[in-house]
Amino acid sequence: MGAQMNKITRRTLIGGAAGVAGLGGYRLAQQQGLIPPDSGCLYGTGSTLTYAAQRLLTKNTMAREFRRDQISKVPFANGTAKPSAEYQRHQAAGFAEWRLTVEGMVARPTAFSVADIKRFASRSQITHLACEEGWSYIAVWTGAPLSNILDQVGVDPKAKWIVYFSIEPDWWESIDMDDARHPQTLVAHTLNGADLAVGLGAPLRMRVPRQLGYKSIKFMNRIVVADNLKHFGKGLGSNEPEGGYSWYAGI
Ligand SMILES: Nc1nc2c(c(=O)[nH]1)N[C@H]1C(S)=C(S)[C@@H](COP(=O)(O)O)O[C@H]1N2
Ligand SMILES: [Mo]
Repeated sequence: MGAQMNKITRRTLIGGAAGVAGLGGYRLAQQQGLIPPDSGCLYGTGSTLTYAAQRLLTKNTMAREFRRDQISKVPFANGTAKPSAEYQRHQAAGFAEWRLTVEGMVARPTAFSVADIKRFASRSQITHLACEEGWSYIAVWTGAPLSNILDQVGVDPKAKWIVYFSIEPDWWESIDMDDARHPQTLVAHTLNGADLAVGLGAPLRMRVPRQLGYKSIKFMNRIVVADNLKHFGKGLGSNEPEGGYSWYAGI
């Protein structure tokens, strides 16, 4: 999608958000089943209106994709915490023993190896990763569309959320089914044509280009399909709302 189209989408969105707010948006959002898990937090009402407006107006829009000459020279790797001993063992073994388990409300719970994920038909896209702290980069991401993985394990039609975890403690996130099924949401294994570097989330990471960087969980090893987020962490959909950031980080 070109820049022009993006602008139009954004303008429609702002108008739409104002409209939703003006119409007693919270009630409308409730009627549509569009209440985010952190709606009870400090910024919960604003977060609900943003989420509901985006879902009603931009459900199927695509994150902007860039040209090859716009790719950043150096992808910025955030979070340089020293990897755990367990992670270092995986790294030393070339991630041959790494498993991404997909469980919860699925017909066929599965533990995928990195090779299994690479066997799915892949999608490549040049997108922008933006951190809430202000920096960003553009890179080519390649991976298996999450949607295809979900089809393979067979998702219960009553499921509403995808919750995903890192081997790093305290890093987990969740997205709704619209984002999970969106064609640009990938289980990424490759960046700029090479296996994901350790600092960038090796061997597998979630890539959600329609939302801020914190939704793109690195070192991902578990996905749970659920109909309720209450039982995960403090029930707010991720750790971010505890620190004052919104669960929904649409851009
Ligand atoms: N496991 C894990 N995932 C993570 C993080 C992290 O520290 N650990 N940081 C998040 C944040 S806040 C951002 S902005 C992006 C940064 O991605 P990058 O390292 O590719 O720049 O990863 C997200 N995923
Ligand atoms: Mo971030």
